[in-house]
Amino acid sequence: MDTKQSLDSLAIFGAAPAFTELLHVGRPNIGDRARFTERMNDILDSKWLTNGGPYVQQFERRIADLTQVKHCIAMCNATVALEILIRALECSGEVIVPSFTFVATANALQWQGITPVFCDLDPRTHTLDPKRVEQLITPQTTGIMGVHLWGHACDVEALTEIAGRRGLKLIFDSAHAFGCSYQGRMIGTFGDAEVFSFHATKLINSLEGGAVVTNDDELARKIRLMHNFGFTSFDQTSYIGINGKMNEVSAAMGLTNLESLDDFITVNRRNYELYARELAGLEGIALLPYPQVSKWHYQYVVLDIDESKTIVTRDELIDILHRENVLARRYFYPGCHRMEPYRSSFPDAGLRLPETERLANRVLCLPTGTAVGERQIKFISRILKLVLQDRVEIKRRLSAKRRDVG
Ligand code: T4K
Repeated sequence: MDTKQSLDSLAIFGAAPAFTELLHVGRPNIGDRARFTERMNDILDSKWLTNGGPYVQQFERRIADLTQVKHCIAMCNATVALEILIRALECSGEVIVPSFTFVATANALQWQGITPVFCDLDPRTHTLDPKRVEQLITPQTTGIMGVHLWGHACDVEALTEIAGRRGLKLIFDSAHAFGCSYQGRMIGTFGDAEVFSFHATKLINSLEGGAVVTNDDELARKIRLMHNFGFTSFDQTSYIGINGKMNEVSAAMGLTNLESLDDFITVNRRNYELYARELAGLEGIALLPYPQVSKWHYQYVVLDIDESKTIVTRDELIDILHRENVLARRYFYPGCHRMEPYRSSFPDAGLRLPETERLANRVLCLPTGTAVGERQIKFISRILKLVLQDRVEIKRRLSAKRRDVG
């Protein structure tokens, strides 16, 4: 690893990259390998591989206990879990969602012929702004789908009040929020139901995986049937269903990783606090604060880049970091409304999404998790400090470089 003391030591100006291996955002947290192998062998010995086997049942109980919710139905991924939940709640017409989210949130609706109506955000939490939600309700609206982005809870009280008063279903895409709480209650207990993701990149992964969690007995029963083709017995179905089941290997991975949940959060917190110390005082770079009143997993290191102060743009910063083999990400650029099919269907959506548009151009996510340590964080921070220290000169050199290429 180069020490990166001067501008000439930056890879973007021809020096060797800081890291020989790529540093990713979203490297999986992996628990006790021996425990996982033991479970794998048990699965192979038992020859029970899927369809609600013992590991899936254990995983569901564990998630329900940790979330303090009555029902958990484990699924093959969160996207399918959202789709099944939306169908089970009989949503139709329009559902109000944020645009500043992973595209799966909107796709889960659109895939079923429901129009996602994109709503703007509260810039402090990056979640739905309830006042704007209310303005978007039409006679076609059947639901609201909030996203607890980065594990920051939506304004749950306001959304619950609106949904109740207007007779709408309330769903939370909690793909980022397993292990987080809001006002003393675990995320997973709000609205009609919530959906977690256990994808490889999440705090807890089951390789691929997701789950619907709810306190509603009837809804849980319906979802459980629907995620297994609708079967009520060997040869009868009561609903149209699909295959949304989690398999035993995924559940074994999920259970193994849950045993290290506290360790993962401890590492994340240590990383987050180190970034906070290292980046403190850097003009134009602000670390998204963690929610003070809640339990949080510190899973995301999200920077807000104010280009009027950094001079070097967010995208130039990304480019500089990528050249150093730090694969910083601009989640969730450009916003769903600027991706197909939404861009063509709602070409003017950006006009009513000023906060979304602003954030999509400011956010930069840095690597964290168990694959990242003190040395890497100090180094990434040093690169950012070096860039900001000489921002005007860097800008000049980047512009000159572009002119040369052009
Ligand atoms: N709602 C929200 C708000 C979500 O964020 C997501 C998923 C969903 C719903 C849907 O959940 P699932 O159906 O996936 O359960 C990644 C994930 O694929 C996606 O699950 C996640 N959100 C999203 C935020 O991030 P990409 O397209 O950025 O993935 P990719 O392949 O670029 O991976 C990210 C980084 O992680 C890479 O730089 C490499 C690293 N990585 C990835 C994988 C899969 C690894 O080191 N190992 C791995 O196995 O979407």
